[in-house]
Amino acid sequence: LRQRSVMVWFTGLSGSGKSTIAIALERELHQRGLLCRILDGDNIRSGINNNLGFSPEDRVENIRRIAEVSKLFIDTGVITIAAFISPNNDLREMASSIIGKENFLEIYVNTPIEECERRDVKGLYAKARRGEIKDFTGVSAPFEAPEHPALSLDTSVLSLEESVNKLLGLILPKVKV
Ligand code: GGZ
Repeated sequence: LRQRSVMVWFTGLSGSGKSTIAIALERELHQRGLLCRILDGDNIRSGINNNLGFSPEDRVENIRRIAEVSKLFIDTGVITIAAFISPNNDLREMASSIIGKENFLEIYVNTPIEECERRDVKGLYAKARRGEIKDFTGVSAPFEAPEHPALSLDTSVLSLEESVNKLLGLILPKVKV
């Protein structure tokens, strides 16, 4: 394989832009002939983790399994991109120690909650405000900002292209052999 692998771990609120950036990043990596895999709610919470909800205990198990699966990809040389809220420092530290700190790039999509809530693509913030979803991150469950992310991306300020270019600047030097 003509590449080294790295873990690109996005963290941020629902609606912050994690998946959108992940998909755009994947396209750029593929165009450069680099093998990568996105893990997100669409392929993890609907499959391997379809027995998990959003209690603190279930979030731990969600992130633990995601980290273990990521490790398998990383060990195969695949650049692995995870887009999960992963709202606590403890959760992200667990992921980083399972995967290996040397491979772990923590990317904080720090779009302000006001903007995430304004977008409310799936109407989840409105439901959470009405009390129809319990333990909703940012409304009725906590989000702890990472203390030393490799990169912060505020999608209310940066264009998608700008975010992806910053990521490529960080990732390409690490994966080129
Ligand atoms: C947070 C929730 C919740 C609750 C459903 N809290 O915008 P989305 O819809 O697609 O992204 C959110 C996704 C979060 O799942 P994660 O696996 O990333 O969370 S964690 O890392 O904390 O385990 C949202 C939807 O699931 N969703 N209920 N209560 N987000």
